[in-house]
This record gives sequence, structure tokens and C-alpha cells, in this order.
Amino acid sequence: MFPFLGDDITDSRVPDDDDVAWVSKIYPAPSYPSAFGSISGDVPTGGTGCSAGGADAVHVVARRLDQTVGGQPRMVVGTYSYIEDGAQGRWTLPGLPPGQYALWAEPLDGSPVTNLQVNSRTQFGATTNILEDWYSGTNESGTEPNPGDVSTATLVTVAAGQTVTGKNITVQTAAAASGALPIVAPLGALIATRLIRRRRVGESAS
Ligand SMILES: [Ca+2]
Ligand SMILES: [Ca+2]
Repeated sequence: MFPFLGDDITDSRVPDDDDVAWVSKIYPAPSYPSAFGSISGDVPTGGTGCSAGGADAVHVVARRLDQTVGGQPRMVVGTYSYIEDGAQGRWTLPGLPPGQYALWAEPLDGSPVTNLQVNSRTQFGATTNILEDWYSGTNESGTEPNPGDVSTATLVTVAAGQTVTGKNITVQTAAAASGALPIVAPLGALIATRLIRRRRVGESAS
């Protein structure tokens, strides 16, 4: 998904994996359900520094650790958590080619995307003051010392036609180490009028 169009307009003529995944989900070929898999889960808050509940409009991405783009693990398919789809912020990543994926969550904190730039469902109430977090399997918690460290990622295997569920990423705030602060759901946000750097959603949050 490309929320922005930069100066290289020809690049957008070639669909990326996530473009293919979402279009295929909406308009599936007969072979689609048996050829691709999906992963779903929640984004519970309730970690250190967070109120109990779930995170809304958090960007969740399936990434390949064995492939890099710009020195970072390649993003394959991304989506957003939605409170209205599940009390703890449900997300589902469709159209995944069989393989192993690291699951990564980041807030729409304006680096580079704000919640208003995505869709109407993310305009209000997005959870933005959380740390990036890699899904860590049995070590996943809301009290991880360095949740954004890729070395904490646990790979999730998905087979062709398989639906993998329950891969919850429990998030915490940046204030976790110094004291508890409630998650703030800002109602106002800026509207970007000019793209300074063209970047795919969540291509890099650093
Ligand atoms: Ca983690
Ligand atoms: Ca965590």
C-alpha cells in the first residue's frame, strides 16, 4: 500500500506483494485460498505504561528476516489493527506466500505516516504512543526491555492455505522504564500536504 505518490510515478505501476495480497483477497482467483496463507492476532495493550485493552490503528507487518530492503528486513504484507474488529485490536495479514515471517508492529506516529493519512477507520483514536514491537512467541510480553530489537523476533511459519491465528503482540509505551502513562488517543492530527520523503507505509520507522 502506498499512501503517498512521490516523484517516481512509474514505480507505482508495478504492484508489490502487499498490493497483490489485498487485491487478491478482494478479487481472489480460484487458486488463491489454497496457494497463500494468512496470519492474525491482536495488539493487546496492558503492558507497562499502557492502560488495559487493545491498540487501535497500529501498523502490523509480516517481514522476511532473510531478505532486506535498504538494510532492513523486507516488508511483505501489512495491515492495521482495529478495535472495532476485536476488543484488543484485531489484525489479519492475508495473501502470504508459504514461508516464515517475523511480525512487527509500529504506531502511526508520523514517522512517516499519521493516522489521518491512511483511511477513515484510523482517523480518530489511533494508539500512537507505543514502542515498536516484534512478535516474540512465548517471550512476548508488555514488559520487554527492547521490544523493537529484531533479535527478539520469533518467526511464524505459514503454509499454503493455512490460517494461523492468535499471534498477539503485546505493546508498551516509551515511558515504561520511567513511569506509567496512559495511552493517549489524539483526536487532532496534521494533514500532510507535501511528501518530503516517499516511503511505503512502515517501510522504516526509524
Ligand atoms: Ca516482542
Ligand atoms: Ca511486546
